[in-house]
Amino acid sequence: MAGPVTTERRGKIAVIVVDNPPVNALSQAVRQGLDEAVAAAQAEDGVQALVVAGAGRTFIAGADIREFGKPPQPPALPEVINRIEAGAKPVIVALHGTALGGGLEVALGCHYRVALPGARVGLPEVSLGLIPGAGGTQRTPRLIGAAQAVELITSGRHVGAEEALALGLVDEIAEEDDPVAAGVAFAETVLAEGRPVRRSGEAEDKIAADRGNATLFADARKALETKARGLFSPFKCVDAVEAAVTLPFAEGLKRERALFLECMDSPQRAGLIHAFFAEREVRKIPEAKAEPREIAAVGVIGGGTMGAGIAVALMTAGLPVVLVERDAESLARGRANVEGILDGGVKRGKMTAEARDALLASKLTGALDYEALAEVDLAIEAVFEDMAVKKQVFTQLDAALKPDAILASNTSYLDVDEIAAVTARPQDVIGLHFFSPAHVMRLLEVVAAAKTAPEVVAGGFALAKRLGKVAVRAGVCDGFIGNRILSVYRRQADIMVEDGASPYAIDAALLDFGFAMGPYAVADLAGLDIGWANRKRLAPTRDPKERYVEIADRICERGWFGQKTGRGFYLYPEGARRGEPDPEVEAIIAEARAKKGIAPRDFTAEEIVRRYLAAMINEGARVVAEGIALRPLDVDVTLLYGYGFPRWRGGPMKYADLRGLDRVLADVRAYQAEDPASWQPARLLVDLVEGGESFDSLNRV
Ligand code: 3H9
Repeated sequence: MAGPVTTERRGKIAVIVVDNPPVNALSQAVRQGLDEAVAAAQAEDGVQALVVAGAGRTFIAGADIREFGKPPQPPALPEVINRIEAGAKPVIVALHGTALGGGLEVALGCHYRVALPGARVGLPEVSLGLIPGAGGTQRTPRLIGAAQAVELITSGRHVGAEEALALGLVDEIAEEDDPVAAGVAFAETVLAEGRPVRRSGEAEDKIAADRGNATLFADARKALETKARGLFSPFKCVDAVEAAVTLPFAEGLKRERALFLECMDSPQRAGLIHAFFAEREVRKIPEAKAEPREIAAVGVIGGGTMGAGIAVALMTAGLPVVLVERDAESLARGRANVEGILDGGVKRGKMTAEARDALLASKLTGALDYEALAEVDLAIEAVFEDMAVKKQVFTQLDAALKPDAILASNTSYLDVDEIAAVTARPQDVIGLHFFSPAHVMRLLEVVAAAKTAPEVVAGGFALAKRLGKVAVRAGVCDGFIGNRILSVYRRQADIMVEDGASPYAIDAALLDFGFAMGPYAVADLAGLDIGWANRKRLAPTRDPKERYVEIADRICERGWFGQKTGRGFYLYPEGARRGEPDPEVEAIIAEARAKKGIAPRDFTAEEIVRRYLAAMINEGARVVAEGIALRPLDVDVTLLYGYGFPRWRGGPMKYADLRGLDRVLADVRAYQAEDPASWQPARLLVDLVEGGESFDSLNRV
């Protein structure tokens, strides 16, 4: 059987093609095949130049990430690339699709680079917790200068062909639309003009100019302290590029290797690579083979903050939207909300005023009547979170929508089965839970109710893809995956406050752990009235034995709903976005403790994080065991994209695996001993610990 690398002679040129679908990753077989093919062509009489290209949709997208964490198999990529570079006959590489990470490093080891017009290149290792480890940190600054190299490598961004040419990463943009043809044409020019072998590792002028530039690296590290807070590998990227400037090439390569291996060993690498695969695996759902219902026009019911955000997300993805409100005044407000969001985009330079006007004119229609929805393929209800109101809306949608249209609710807690039951077509009803602000947040929980048809679930996933969002499949329960888990760990935070921790100390501890914001700052941003309404809804069914913390209710009773009212848990003087601690809130807390006879105690930052995380993980295990989430990785993706969980920790379930499930269970049991009403170890957690298994073992089923 032919290996993944083949060679074909075209006269004086040997064409070496890498064919390892789907993305030509540099697996062991590819490294070996490439190494042998290049050596053979260099040695073959009659061959005067070599062309390297990728088959299929892309050049090489990098090292094979699936091999990471396993024992390394020779040949090592850096050595393969060094041997390509050392060759005596010119090697021309032709780039199409994406040349990323190790893929771009292979290209940098070749002597000439030609790119197809749509090609993108980059060194995205940093987003996997790594540095480029096959010469990328040494060859890139030699071609484009250290400052540009630091920017490219620490951001991990992809660069289009034009920019790559301007930077000096590629030599030419091809006119051909086939990589082999482009490579051969370039090679013929090289031979005809007698161009010499030109090795990136020997290029001197760019880094010579950077030597003695004392501030470049110090400035880069300083900028990263805010941009890359808590991260490990961006700083190692800077160290490696600095080595390119200060050390001879061979020594620089050794330094790069050592730094790469340090990153490889870091838990951040494990967390980030888990996140990379999790966000791809999460698309694998039981309904994946169903033909998604087509969605070409959408109705949105309700023009409040949520409805308007959803409308903007749809419109900017090219979908026409009919916005339905109950009266002219509400409709005008809804339209103003949509315009307000788009205006924000214009102010931030994300779109021009003309583009905004064109979008509003071509994609938004307002209506007061459900009849206007007769032609839509999907209607998304985003009205007040109240079951009676939702049922009324769905009865009307059922009457107005064409057969096979999808009826979706944006509810964040309510029972989608109960909503579906008021229609004559429960198979068409689904939950599409967007997160606020809906035009920004990337998570979409696709809630499959008991009778939802597979094509409707698949339709929800296809819609998410179109909107550039990450869809997670959730089952029906109060709060689905995310809000159900949230309500449990938020409750533990409130209990810690009542027992003696300040909300400010809790926020600080979680910020330090890596969350984008602490839970009290988030609550202030979202509006405290939302949680208040939800608590009132649940009050009649609340277990009287359950410990209920009233502090947030006391704050809401004063009309302090967070940022929008200028105060909540924090004070926001004169519209400040970042809050200040509020002594009056501290007094409310002290009063609440006194009322229950609680003597406040100290909490360390470590204890705060452990309790908060233990609550999150324990409930996550329940959500998986009940089938609300398909796998632990679905919980991870939900928390990463909807709740600001630090990506480099991989998500709560991955974090639990890395910490050790036995230790998490020991924490839960210790808290249970103190407060048995609030803590009960999840059966799944106990079973996994007893079986010596990890959450990850359930991701691979
Ligand atoms: C590196 O290179 C280290 C070196 O510096 C040093 C070494 C010594 N490996 O994303 P998609 C799979 S680090 C293995 O859905 P798209 C992916 O899981 C690497 N598998 O497609 C999926 O599998 P499945 C630096 C990989 O068109 C399938 O391919 N490189 C890899 O939306 C399709 O992927 C990167 O970080 C891989 N490297 O996007 C690039 N890449 O079908 C990472 C993908 O089973 N990759 N798969 O679900 C990407 O950014 C995107 O995949 C890409 C295509 C833009 C290429």
